[in-house]
Amino acid sequence: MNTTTTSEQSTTAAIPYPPDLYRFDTTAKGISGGFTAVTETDIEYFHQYGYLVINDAFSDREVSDALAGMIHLMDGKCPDFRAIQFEPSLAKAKDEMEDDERRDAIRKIFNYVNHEPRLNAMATHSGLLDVLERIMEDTPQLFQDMALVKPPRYGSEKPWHQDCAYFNLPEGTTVVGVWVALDEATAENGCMHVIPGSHDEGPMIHFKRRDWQICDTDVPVGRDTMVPLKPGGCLFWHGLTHHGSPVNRSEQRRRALQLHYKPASCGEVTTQERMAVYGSEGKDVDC
Ligand SMILES: O=C(O)CCC(=O)C(=O)O
Repeated sequence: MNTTTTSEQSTTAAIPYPPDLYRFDTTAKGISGGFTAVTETDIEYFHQYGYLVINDAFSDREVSDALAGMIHLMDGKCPDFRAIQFEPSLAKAKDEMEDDERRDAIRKIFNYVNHEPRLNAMATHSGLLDVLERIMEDTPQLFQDMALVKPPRYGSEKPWHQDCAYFNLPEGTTVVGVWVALDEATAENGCMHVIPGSHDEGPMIHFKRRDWQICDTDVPVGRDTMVPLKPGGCLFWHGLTHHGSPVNRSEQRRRALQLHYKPASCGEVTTQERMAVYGSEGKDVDC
């Protein structure tokens, strides 16, 4: 599991971004009926547009169990678990905070599946794995698990990016991200946004700006499609699909899981090989 780079994976300061970088006028349409309702047309939709939404993938019980598991880890009840990152502006005060306030200062937890069976149950859900296998035509292998929880008022932006820019995986690998809403994700609290079809337009050069990201001016924001989800709703997206999420300045929590899968048979490349594709060094480009 050493395919990740240090990026998202690193700290993001709450830096302002252009007001028109995210658009809110187009909403993704999802399918209903759970994982078993996914048809071959839906799988083709994923391949054509680079994403697929299931409105009701997980049950209320699965969601409440996952939330309980997440809170267990956030509250430090699993002694071996330390993979917690705080919102940059709140990190200093975290030791003086009470339970709820401290949870709402967390930006992200990661590498949790081996520490929390209730979260592992989401990542290994047979319905989820079945859809992934149909998309990949190979056995899906989880290689990254995180939860960007984007707390009320302080939740940072995750700038537009392609996940493949973070992973040392061969070009052409069908990497699939899975985003599971545990709270309702809305336009106001920083739901995901995708650019339909962008996975077919090739790798983009990434720059270290507010994060490891596509240059703001290189994102075709006219095609921005937002993906609001009810708890238990799930978004699948291709590793080359441009996606990002704006800040959460609302009073609402936006807790969610992000799981990344690769086909079991795929190999690895070096960081140097990845950066030759996604990095700007030695290329006549600026941002
Ligand atoms: O949860 C978010 O706001 C962004 C997640 C994301 O971009 C990712 O998992 O690659």
